[in-house]
Amino acid sequence: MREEERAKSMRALITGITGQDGALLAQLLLGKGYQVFGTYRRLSTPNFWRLQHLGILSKVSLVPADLIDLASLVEAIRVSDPDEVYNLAAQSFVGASFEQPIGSGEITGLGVTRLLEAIRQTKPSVRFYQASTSELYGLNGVEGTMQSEDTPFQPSSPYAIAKLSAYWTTRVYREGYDIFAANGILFNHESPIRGLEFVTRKVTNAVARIKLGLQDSLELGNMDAKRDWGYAPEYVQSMWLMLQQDEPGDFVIATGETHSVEELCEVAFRCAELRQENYVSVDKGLLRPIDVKCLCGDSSKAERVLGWSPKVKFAELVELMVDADLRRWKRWKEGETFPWDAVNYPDDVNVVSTMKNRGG
Ligand code: NAP
Ligand code: F7E
Repeated sequence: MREEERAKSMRALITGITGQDGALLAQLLLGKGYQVFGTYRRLSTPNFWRLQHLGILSKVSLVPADLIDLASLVEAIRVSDPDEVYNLAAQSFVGASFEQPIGSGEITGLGVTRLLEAIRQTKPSVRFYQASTSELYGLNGVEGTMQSEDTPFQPSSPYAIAKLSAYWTTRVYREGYDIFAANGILFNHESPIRGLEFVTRKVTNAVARIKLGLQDSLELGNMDAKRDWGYAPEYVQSMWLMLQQDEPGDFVIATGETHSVEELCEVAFRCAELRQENYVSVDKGLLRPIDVKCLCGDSSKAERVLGWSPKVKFAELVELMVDADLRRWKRWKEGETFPWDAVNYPDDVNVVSTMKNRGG
């Protein structure tokens, strides 16, 4: 069967379809002709703004499920009867994992065991993608080194520890039960629909608001941290590619460039003809108890085996995010209401926590 015809008969289940990657992957798979199912949590306020923004809410089938709840996962596999499962659901914010280490472990770690067990018991022929992360390298991420599939892991947050468990669980189900299960070790990837709490979007959103007179300052945490930031729509393609291989494997996905939070601010403010030093200050409450210093990925295996390589690099990424936020806030000033972002959490002053260093 030709590639396009095969895709038209394919069914995919995406956990975490309401998140950045889930929405972008749904868009990609719909474009290939897949029937797309996505799990969502029954929150008190629905959270479908990304799917609405991409114009695909009516094109996907939504399945209520929670990684905490095994029965809901079994049901999700049953009703969607998928050929491919992409596990993108997680408590994905590193800072919050210090506040809620047990909940993060339950969802981001043990949740993956629940999902794999649901697959093993109901449909072990599915192909499974696990959203692993560069945070696994943790304290092994130091200036002047690059991380590949062979670099040892040294996780340094409750989030990373949970993801480490999930990484190995994925390998155990692959090697022990012969399930086609792949780990994508993705480095940071961003887009105009990134959550407002992550540093790129926090900065680009603030730059747009400052430029338009809606905000006058920006507080950040660790300005020295360096990350390998890529463009999320390209990264979701790699997820799909991993599940089209003859054999399952683990792949690093990254740009191979690293930049500091300081540089991120410089470039973002410059895009709006502003100078960051006039607006940015450090709030020590946003420092994490431990922070990964420097990550820079070597994705040569992905290039060799998957034929995947990044196109959009740091400066272009920042510029496109600033432009998107400027456009949104201009439209908002003109009176348009928008489903673009769920409201952010209230300012720190309104958050009650005994954790001093909550992590930005
Ligand atoms: P995201 O925007 O935070 O999305 C996370 C998704 O998980 C949301 O749809 C969320 O649903 C869902 N979720 C949270 N808790 C859940 C639970 N208990 N049961 C079911 N669903 C739950 O994250 P992302 O940036 O798209 O990242 C996708 C995945 O890749 C995550 O696993 C993340 O850890 C991993 N990852 C991300 C990056 C990156 O740079 N973006 C890099 C490496 C790995 P609600 O909308 O209901 O909250
Ligand atoms: O922080 C520093 C912060 O929260 C990046 C997740 O998608 O990527 C993401 O995790 C850096 C850190 O992303 C603020 O301390 C400074 O050093 O945007 P972030 P992250 O922690 O790298 C990985 C690959 C994932 O897997 C995760 O799911 O920026 N930083 N000041 C700040 N960070 C935030 N959020 N807010 C600040 O004010």
